[in-house]
Amino acid sequence: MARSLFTSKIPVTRIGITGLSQAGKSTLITALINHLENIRRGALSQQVVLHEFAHGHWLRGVEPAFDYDAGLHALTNTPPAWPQSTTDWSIAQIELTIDRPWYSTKPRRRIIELLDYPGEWLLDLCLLEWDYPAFCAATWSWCSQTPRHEIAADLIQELAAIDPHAPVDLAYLAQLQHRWAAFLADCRLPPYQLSRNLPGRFLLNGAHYHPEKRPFVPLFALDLVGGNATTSFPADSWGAVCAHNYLNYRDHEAKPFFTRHFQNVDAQVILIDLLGAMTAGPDALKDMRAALEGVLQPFRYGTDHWLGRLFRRKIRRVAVCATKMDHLLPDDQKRLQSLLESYLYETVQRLAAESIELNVMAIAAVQSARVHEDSSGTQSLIGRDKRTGQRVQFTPPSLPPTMPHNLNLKIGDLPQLAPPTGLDRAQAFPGRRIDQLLAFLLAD
Ligand SMILES: Nc1nc2c(ncn2[C@@H]2O[C@H](COP(=O)(O)OP(=O)(O)OP(=O)(O)O)[C@@H](O)[C@H]2O)c(=O)[nH]1
Ligand SMILES: [Mg+2]
Repeated sequence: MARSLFTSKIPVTRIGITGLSQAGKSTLITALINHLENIRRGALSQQVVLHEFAHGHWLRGVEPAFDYDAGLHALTNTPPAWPQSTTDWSIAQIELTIDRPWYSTKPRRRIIELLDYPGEWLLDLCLLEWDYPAFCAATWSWCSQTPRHEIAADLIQELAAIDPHAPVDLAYLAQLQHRWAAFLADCRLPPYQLSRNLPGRFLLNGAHYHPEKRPFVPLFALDLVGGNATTSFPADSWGAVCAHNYLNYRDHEAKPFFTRHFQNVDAQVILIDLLGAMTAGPDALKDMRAALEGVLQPFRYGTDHWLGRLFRRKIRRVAVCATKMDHLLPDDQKRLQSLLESYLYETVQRLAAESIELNVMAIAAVQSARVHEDSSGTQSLIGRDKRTGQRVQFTPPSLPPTMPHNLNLKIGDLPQLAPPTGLDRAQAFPGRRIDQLLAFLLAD
C-alpha cells in the first residue's frame, strides 16, 4: 500500500478525499488530522491496526497546502464555525512515528498524505470516454427528463434548435455557455441536489482554467443525440467549434488531472451527502447513485484500458461515506448505515469481484448535536443553528428500515447545525466512525 518518498525513503500513503461541493471534505480532513495528532487518545487508541503508531505530527510546507490552521481556527473559535468553502485541490501531510523494537529494520516513520479535491472534477471521468456526440447524447438523456427538463426548459429548447452545421455565433455561444454553467449550479443546489453536472470545471474552475477562452455547450439537434451522429462539421460551424473546444477540455483539462493525481493514490474516500439527497427525493438519489457508478467504473476495467491501469495500479481501498450522520437520532444513525449499504449494494458486489475493497460507512466528522430524552423517553436532538448560532432542539425525520428498490424515498428537512463549542486541538474531536475509517484506510 505504501510507497517510498523519493528523497527520504519514508513510506508515503496517499489518500484521495473527494465529494461534491459541501459534502464535508474540508471538515473531515481537519478532523482526520486532529485524530492522527491525538492518535494515542480517544477512539483511535481502541483500533488495534493503529496500535503501532505512537505519535502523529502535521507537516507544514507542502504545496498547495491544505489549510489546517484555518480549519482549526474556525472549529475551535468562540463561537465555533465550519471551515471556509474551498474551490481547488490541496494536500495535507501527517507524519506518523511507529513503535518498533530497536533491532527492527522496518521504517520507523510513515507519511500520510490527504489529497482534497472537488468531486465535481472526479465526475469528469465520464467525459474521458466520450467524443463530442457522446457528450451531447448523455447530457440530452438527462436533460430530456424531469427534473432537469423543468429546471432549464428554455435553455434546453434553444440548444435543441441550433443546427450544428450552421455558422457559429460566438457571442450567442458565450451566452449559452454562461447559462449552461448557471443551470449546472441550480441543479446541484436544493431542492434538486443533482450530482451529474458536467463539465465539472464549469462549476469549479480551479486556478488555471478559464471556460470563456474555449467555449462549448452540448447541442441537442436530433442528428447529434440520435445515435447516428457524424463528427464532421463544416469549419466554423456550431458543431465544429463546440466539438473542438470540448475535446480540448477533455484532453487538456480533465485528463491531465487524472493522470497526474491517480497514479500515486493508494486509497480513495468519496463523501456523499446521502441525507441531503434523501431530503431532495428520488431524482436526487437516482442521479447520485448513477454518478457514483460512473466514477467507480474505471476500477472494473482491465489493464488493457488506460483508465483501468491508472486506477488499479495502486488503489486497493475505496470508502464511500455518507457524511453528517450526527443530524439523526441514534437508532436512525444505524439505519442510515444499512440504507447506504443497500443503496450501493450492486456497486459493492461488482467491485468485490474485482478485488477492490469497497467499504461503505455513515460518518460524522464533528458531532454537532446531543441527544435529549424527556421524562416520557422521547428523544430529540439539541444543537446550535449554523446561521444564527441560536440553540435549536429538533426531532429529526425518522428513516425507513430499508431502502426502497426504486429509490422512491423522501424525508423531511433537517436543520443546518453549527459545530459544538469547546473543541480543542489537544483532544480528538467528537465524531462518529472516524476511527473506523482511518483503520480501514491505514491497515497495511
Ligand atoms: N453537523 C455536521 N455538519 C457538517 C459536518 N461536516 C460538514 N458539515 C456541514 O457541511 C458544510 C460543508 O462542509 P465542508 O467540510 O466545508 O465541505 P466541503 O466538501 O469541503 O465543501 P466545499 O469546500 O464547499 O466543496 C459545513 O459548513 C457544515 O455545515 C459534520 O460532521 N457534522
Ligand atoms: Mg472544502
